[in-house]
Amino acid sequence: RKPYDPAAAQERWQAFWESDQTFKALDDGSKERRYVLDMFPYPSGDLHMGHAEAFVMGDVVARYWRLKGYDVLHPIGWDSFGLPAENAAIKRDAHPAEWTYANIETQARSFRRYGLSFDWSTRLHTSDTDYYRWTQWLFLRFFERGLAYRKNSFVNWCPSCQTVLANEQVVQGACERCGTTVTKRQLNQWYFRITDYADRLLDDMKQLEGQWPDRVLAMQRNWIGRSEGAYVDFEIEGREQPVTVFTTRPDTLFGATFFVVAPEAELAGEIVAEEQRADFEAYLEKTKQATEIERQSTERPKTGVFLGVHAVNPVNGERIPVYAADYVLADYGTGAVMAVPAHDQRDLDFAKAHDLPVRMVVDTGDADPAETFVATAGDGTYVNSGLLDGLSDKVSGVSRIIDQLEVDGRGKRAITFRLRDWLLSRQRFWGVPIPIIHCPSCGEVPVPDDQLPVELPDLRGAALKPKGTSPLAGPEATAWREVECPTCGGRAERDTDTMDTFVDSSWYFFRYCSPGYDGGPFDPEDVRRWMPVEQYVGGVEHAILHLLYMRFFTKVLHDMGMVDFVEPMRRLMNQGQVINQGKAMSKSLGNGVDLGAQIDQFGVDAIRTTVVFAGPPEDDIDWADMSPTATVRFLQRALRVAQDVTSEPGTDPAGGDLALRRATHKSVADLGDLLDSHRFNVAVARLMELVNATRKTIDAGAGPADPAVREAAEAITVGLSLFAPYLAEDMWETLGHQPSVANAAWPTVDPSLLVTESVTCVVQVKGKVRAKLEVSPEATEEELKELALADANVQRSLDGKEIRQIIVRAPRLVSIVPA
Ligand code: ANZ
Ligand code: ZN
Repeated sequence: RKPYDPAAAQERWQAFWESDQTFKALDDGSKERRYVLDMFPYPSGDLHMGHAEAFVMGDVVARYWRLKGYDVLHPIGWDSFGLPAENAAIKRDAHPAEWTYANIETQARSFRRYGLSFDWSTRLHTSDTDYYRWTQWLFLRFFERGLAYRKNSFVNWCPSCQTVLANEQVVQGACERCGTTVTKRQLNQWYFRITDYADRLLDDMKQLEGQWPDRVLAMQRNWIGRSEGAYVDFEIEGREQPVTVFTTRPDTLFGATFFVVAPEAELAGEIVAEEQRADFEAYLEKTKQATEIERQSTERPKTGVFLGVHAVNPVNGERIPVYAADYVLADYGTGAVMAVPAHDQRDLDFAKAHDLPVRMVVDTGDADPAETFVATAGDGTYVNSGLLDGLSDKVSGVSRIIDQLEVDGRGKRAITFRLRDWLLSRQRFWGVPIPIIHCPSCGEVPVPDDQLPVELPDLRGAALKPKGTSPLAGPEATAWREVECPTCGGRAERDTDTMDTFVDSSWYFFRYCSPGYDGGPFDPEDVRRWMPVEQYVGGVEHAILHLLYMRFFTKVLHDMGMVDFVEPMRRLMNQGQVINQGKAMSKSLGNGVDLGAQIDQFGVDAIRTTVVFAGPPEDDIDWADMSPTATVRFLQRALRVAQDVTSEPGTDPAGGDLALRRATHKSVADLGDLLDSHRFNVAVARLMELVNATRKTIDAGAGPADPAVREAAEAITVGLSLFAPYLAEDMWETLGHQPSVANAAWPTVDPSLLVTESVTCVVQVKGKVRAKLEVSPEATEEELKELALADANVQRSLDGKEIRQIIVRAPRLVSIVPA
């Protein structure tokens, strides 16, 4: 019997799968279709341990569903635009495409080696012109619908990447890519109007409940941040138009003792009194240095300047001073707030720092905030509040005051969202050019569809160096940039920004259904057959960015009539990370583990199985605690079982060793449940048990010719093919079958073999029957004793007394005599 040779098996079966096209989706209607999707990789270097974990989970699902008889689409591609390629190109004086496509080839080889059951015929790269042509096409459809627009505003700017960032890409005030503190710049930028979809992005989450991890849904809900409240109009002395504030507590209107506007809101500059202007301008400059996180921090002292004007409270005519303060943000609500220090801690902190009055209008029973400087927020009795006095709950207070404001025409019910529009333009080269031409007489003119794609010019090396403006705006790109206006034929210029790469990844899963299609981004018929995706797999780091954007895109495509669903991913699984010695792997810690070296040492099957066996898919794996060597031993044991089988393929298992048959059928039934509920690690454990049980039967019981041994060995092989696909092919062949095991059917369970016999064991305390336990006929005295003492009824009747004697007649009687 040959020992397992991973390297030989890998080479042989990889070639076989490729020539056999084992994993190509049939798409012929002969089977029910299922789409399993992994978040596609970014081509930075070779695959690493993180990929090993992420991709094996999706592969287990894909292989399982194939065995269950589905026609599985399991595609792969690359998210291949982006900054790292550009930075590498600058360093090497090369074109970003060289680095990008070389890395893609490396990763593709490694994916093949890693035994992933991809349908390679659907492969795509977002940086290919026949892909980004359609990204541009989609942009233009968004533009036509008013969902892509340009506006001038303060935007997040990363001084190191020299480009703007979406709000979603600013993490704790820093650039999510390089960690540099993000500052603000005023620029004219392209946006997607994702806020138009805020309500639907929230509401449609109902379809995802129980199917997506709760924490992802919670993060999205929080990011969208729906708030219910009211708009209230305040007159500002010396100004025609009233100023509107957004408040979630209009019921505290009588407690508003001052008014605050965001320093960078246009309003502030408009209303500031001349004698205060210098102070204000100086404060505005300081504001621009602060990050949004800092500004919202409750810890930070509340700074601000008086603007020299007063607002008038619409319900009592009171004059209240107007301040500019950076704790109010320009782009949330209306950028202005009515400050109610008694019931809002930020306002109270500000009031304390600037010696402003604090007036309690809701008596919650807590001490007066004017004395404690602790704002109160709960329900209570309204005081000093005119029409609200005497009411004692928030719901009535809020609705009563809004009704009145609506009658007076000074306010109305309102809902706001924390979500902002998606800033999509980037001042970098290696991305999709925005297909707009700026004409001095016609304005923003879309590039006609039949002129797509707008291809990137051939820039390389120094021409790509970040200068704060896009390389496409530089002198090297003049010939590319200067074009005729498609409308009037006059001299015009192309837009010089490129799109955020999250645009590329917002629709790639549709393209997989229609590889190579050139009538549109995808053929709606293909998408109707395959989508929604049944299982999506990827890291939780995409909980907001990618997963929100792609939901938005899908809804727009739905509204365009191109797809007939609104949620593209039915189920989502977040895999954990691979760490080492309790820490994320990093160069500086020197704790990196190289996937290629691990595979060389232990073989693909052992690495895949070790990763899966480590724990539930969503948990992190500490590689220091793993033992691929133990996995190798298990795989050897499994192979030996298959090698020992002497009965012929197709032998009827009926009449084989009953205990082993029961174990096999129970294992297969359990495996199904475990795989359906993504407890892959337990599934591996079940297979280990079955290997051991089979070994026992071969050695000590019925021997290798028993048909139950073949039945067990085949079940083991099919089950193992999810985790250790190369070994499973070897075993399948050893068992006398034609490859591939991927085309074997999932074993059917005989329900009559699942009925486990049990006997009733009577438990007596002082001669009285206190419990009846269903136990295995083979239960030992010790087991019975333990079960009996653990029984709640038995414990109650013992009432803590010591035990003098326990008599056990296995398996039918346990008699307990207390002291
Ligand atoms: C008066 C008030 C009284 C408020 C009170 C709260 C409590 P959420 O829940 O996050 O939507 N606000 C409104 N616009 C703001 C802005 N641009 N920057 C900073 N704060 C702003 O918060 C809504 C509340 O946050 C609003 O309700 C407003 O303060 C403040 F006892 O108005 B409130
Ligand atoms: Zn023109």
